[in-house]
Amino acid sequence: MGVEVVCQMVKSRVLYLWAVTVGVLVVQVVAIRPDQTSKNMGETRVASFALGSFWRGEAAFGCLPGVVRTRAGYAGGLKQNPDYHSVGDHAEAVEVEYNPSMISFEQLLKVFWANHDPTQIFGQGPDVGPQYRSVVFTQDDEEAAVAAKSKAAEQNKLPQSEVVTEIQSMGVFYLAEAEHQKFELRRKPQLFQLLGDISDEDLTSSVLATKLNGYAANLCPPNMKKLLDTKVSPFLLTRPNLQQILQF
Ligand code: MHO
Repeated sequence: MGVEVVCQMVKSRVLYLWAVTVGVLVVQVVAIRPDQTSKNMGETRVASFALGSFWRGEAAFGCLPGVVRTRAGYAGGLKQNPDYHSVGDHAEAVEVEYNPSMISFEQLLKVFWANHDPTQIFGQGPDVGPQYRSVVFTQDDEEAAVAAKSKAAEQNKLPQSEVVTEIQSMGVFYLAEAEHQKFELRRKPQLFQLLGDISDEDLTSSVLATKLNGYAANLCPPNMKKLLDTKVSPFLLTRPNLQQILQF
């Protein structure tokens, strides 16, 4: 075997190894989704609430510090596999995944009361029907007691009318259709496109989209709004339309 042939073999072997290494690296980088960091956010808990349209419900909780992600869905009924046009006896609901060391169930309840009218029977504003009813879904007796106490405090604040919110133990949460997930963000296309080319599945579980969804609806607490304003403003400078669309 000539020296040249050996050299050629060594070269192609090196090239092959190089290609494999680069390939593996690329696969690893592509596989790292921005939201994987959320898996390091410590142990999380889930709470679900029904407070009228789940579009707004998701946005009301999404921007809170300690909330990891929100998802829109149907809960509280018996119908199997409900959907938007056939919701059956379910209510539109939001599932809130949160870090209990940063935000408590009690604090989430405060946000729940502040973001709808719990005295309205089977509806919220223009949205009429049992799918818009007010419900706190609880995981255990402890949460049920916290919810009952919180409801009593809310009733005290509203002596003229009855707080009709139901407190129900948590059953199946049926995920709503993709087009209903992060809806407030979807309707702000210039803000939405900051997420790049994201699949429906990734959008539904995205921590960043959860925050931006609350931001798009202008439902962030002041500190969080300030922080997001700072992060988003470089894009506002380069995309003046965004400023108009968000109406800052
Ligand atoms: N009033 C809302 C209801 C939406 S909802 C997700 C509308 O624009 O139709 O039920």
